[in-house]
Amino acid sequence: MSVVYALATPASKSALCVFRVSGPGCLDGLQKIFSSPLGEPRRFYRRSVFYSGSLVDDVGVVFFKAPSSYTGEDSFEIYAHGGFAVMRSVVDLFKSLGFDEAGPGEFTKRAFINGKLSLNEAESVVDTINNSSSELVSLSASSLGGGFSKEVFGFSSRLDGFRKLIEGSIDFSDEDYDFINEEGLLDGVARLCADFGGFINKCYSSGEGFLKKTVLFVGPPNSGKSSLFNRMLGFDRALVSDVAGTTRDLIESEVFYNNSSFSVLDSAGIRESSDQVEKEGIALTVSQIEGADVVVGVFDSADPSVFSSIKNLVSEKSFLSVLNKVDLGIKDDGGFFDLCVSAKTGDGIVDLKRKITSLSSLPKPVEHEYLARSRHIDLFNEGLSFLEEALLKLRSGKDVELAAEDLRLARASLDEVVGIKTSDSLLGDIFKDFCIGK
Ligand SMILES: Nc1nc2c(ncn2[C@@H]2O[C@H](COP(=O)(O)OP(=O)(O)OP(=O)(O)O)[C@@H](O)[C@H]2O)c(=O)[nH]1
Ligand SMILES: [Mg+2]
Repeated sequence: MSVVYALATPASKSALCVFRVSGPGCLDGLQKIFSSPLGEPRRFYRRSVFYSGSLVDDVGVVFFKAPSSYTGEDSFEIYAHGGFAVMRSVVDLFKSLGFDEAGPGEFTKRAFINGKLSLNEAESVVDTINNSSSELVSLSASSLGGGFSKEVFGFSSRLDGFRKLIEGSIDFSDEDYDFINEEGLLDGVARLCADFGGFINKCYSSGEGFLKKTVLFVGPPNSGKSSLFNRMLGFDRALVSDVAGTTRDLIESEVFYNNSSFSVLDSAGIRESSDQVEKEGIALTVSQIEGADVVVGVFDSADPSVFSSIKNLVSEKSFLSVLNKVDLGIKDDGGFFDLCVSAKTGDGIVDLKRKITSLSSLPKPVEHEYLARSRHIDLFNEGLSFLEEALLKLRSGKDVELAAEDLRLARASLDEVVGIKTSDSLLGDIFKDFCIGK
């Protein structure tokens, strides 16, 4: 394994930036990076970083010795000031030491390869970062916390117990011993099916819900879409001007409100135009309507023809119609707006956020314990069908070999969830602790 480095925080100006480095031999580099040696692992030290004879920054550093680290390898982290020049120098320094830039998810991949995380736990790391609501974060944290894997390993081990008995009954079929009935196998497998079904019900399938909901602002030019977009964000992201047709491109940003987040898109005002660039911007807006989860129509007049020209584009969508600029005394004469707001004064913005949240929020994952990917749920359901098949065959008293094969396949489905790729680690020791004397 090579030594890899990565900037763990966003590549933008901020108070701090954090670099991670991992791989055998990376700790040798510490002597070359720092002015004086570090003492114990897992302690935070303050040191100066030099590169090409010049001081780069005063940083915090902590190092870990294998296997007691996130990746299971020797590794260290540097906490520097979050300026671009500092980031650049640290990257150059790492390159000069022969460190490679890490690929996406490389640290977690290494943690999985080195047995620090199961595959589903590695997936939960990504989910914890990507989740768009507090409920989902809490569920993926319990999956990451090990409870989920523990339950899966528990089912695997119960399954192995039954497999041993069945394999024994096949191998010693000439003996005068009825493994299936004497060992309570049927009841055991039936209980396993019921418990496993209960476990599947405790898993919340993120499925499509993982994708952040998108909220698209559309409307006639100059109605205040960009101003409203900036208000939602709390800072000036989109250009605002009194010239109609200011916004040409789609501008996207994330809004976090009331425990959930969604992507908000500002777009070009829709009107007849002979300007080629503006026409393309408008076409882009219209093409986004289909894919948006909520479309917010922003208007600055109660003109029915303007209103219906936009509304007609949206058809089946979750549509919120908003009358902006109420600070100028504009009124909803026709009574066809869902909300009246002012991007300038902030009036009605909380209501707008609340309405958008209720239209764009994911179904609440109540009464679930774990967040599972659809990959996991599919494998669990596949495993459960194999278990149920095995039970039917065992009950019929025939096809015991086929029941054994079903149990093997059920076990393989569980192995795939946690990332055990070895064909069948169980086979080697299947009779190892088998007591024939019973
Ligand atoms: N008084 C008042 N003026 C507003 C309000 N919202 C926007 N404006 C003004 O309206 C003008 C147009 O605002 P923008 O946010 O650029 O409008 P837009 O819909 O994004 O315009 P295009 O990108 O050209 O389609 C600017 O001069 C804003 O300052 C508001 O609530 N009250
Ligand atoms: Mg605009």
